[in-house]
Amino acid sequence: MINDPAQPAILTGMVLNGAHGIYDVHTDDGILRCTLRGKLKKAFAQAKSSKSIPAKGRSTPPRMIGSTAQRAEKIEKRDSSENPLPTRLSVGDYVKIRRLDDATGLIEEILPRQSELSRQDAGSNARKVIKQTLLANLDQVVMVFATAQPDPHFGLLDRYLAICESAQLSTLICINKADLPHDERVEDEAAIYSNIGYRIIWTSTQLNQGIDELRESLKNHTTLFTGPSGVGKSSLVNAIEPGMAIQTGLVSDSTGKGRHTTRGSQLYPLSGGGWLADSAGIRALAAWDIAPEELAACFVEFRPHLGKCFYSDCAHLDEEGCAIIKAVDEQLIDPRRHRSYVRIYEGEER
Ligand SMILES: Nc1nc2c(ncn2[C@@H]2O[C@H](COP(=O)(O)OP(=O)(O)OP(=O)(O)O)[C@@H](O)[C@H]2O)c(=O)[nH]1
Ligand SMILES: [Mg+2]
Ligand SMILES: [Zn+2]
Repeated sequence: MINDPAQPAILTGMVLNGAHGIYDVHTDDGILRCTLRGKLKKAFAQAKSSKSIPAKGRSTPPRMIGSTAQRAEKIEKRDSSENPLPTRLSVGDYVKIRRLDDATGLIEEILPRQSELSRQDAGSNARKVIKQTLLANLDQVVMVFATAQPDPHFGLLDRYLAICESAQLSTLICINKADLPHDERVEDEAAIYSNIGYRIIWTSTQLNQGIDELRESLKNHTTLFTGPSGVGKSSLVNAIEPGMAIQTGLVSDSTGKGRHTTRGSQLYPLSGGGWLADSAGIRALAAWDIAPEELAACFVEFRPHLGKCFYSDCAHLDEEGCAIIKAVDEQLIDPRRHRSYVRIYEGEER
């Protein structure tokens, strides 16, 4: 099929999954299994893996509707100085590929990344923590927790939320396994988040509860499902779009090698419009893109009190005349949320 005039040799596509240098790329003409062109491989090898793109200064992630080619065109028209080129390929990246035959292609170029969500990955060298992008070009994150098994870890949720606020991604909290008997404190803790404006969807894949509502909220978005291991992310994906995993054909990652590849995420097209990515359970999300002085604004309920502290450079930890601490004392800000803020500020893991 090479040089068939009916099929353009260069196509635009979006990376659905990848491992060991092999990527499944969605194009408007179907999915092609692709490898990276030598020149790109070299460029990636030379680029510093630790180099991160600051979330601040980026434009708000666009909600890109239309065919894959139309969305890629929109990205190409944007000012690329705003969103630098990625230094490695991730799931969700838009690429230009040369079609080799009906089923395969060569990735020639990567388009600037509009947004991303990353996690910390200790990799093989435990001393060097590297950043691993879970999904590129997303505009929404669903944070999945379970009512029980495993018990929800709200400190981790606070960290997730801060990162998403910093990256200007819209966020939704999903509390799954609503069918399981659980501590009533889970409802109380969840109320803290709905009170400050986050939407919470209670789901059960066992009882088919909340699935329609969740599916509706994904329409025309590029969404990442993230959260701890075992909370039911994959089960939710299957409930939302039954049989999807079978349709797309995962690149196997059985050897667990290949740090330059995108492990752990898989992007699926939604029949109602939009894209959904499932990711492997995560323990830590990278918060290093957030400058300390920007962290407070990533706690949405702190915002009305910012700029009112006695010291203009107040870090809101325990300073005299701090408006945030005053708001905590007046029960306008939940003390547990403030403790999470302090922990993240001080760089603690959780
Ligand atoms: N009771 C109950 N169990 C559920 C529900 N959803 C999922 N499970 C179970 O929870 C376990 C973990 O589900 P997964 O979907 O594999 O969880 P995951 O979040 O994808 O986990 P990782 O891939 O490790 O990150 C499985 O045994 C599911 O059957 C639910 O709504 N209720
Ligand atoms: Mg899973
Ligand atoms: Zn303060």
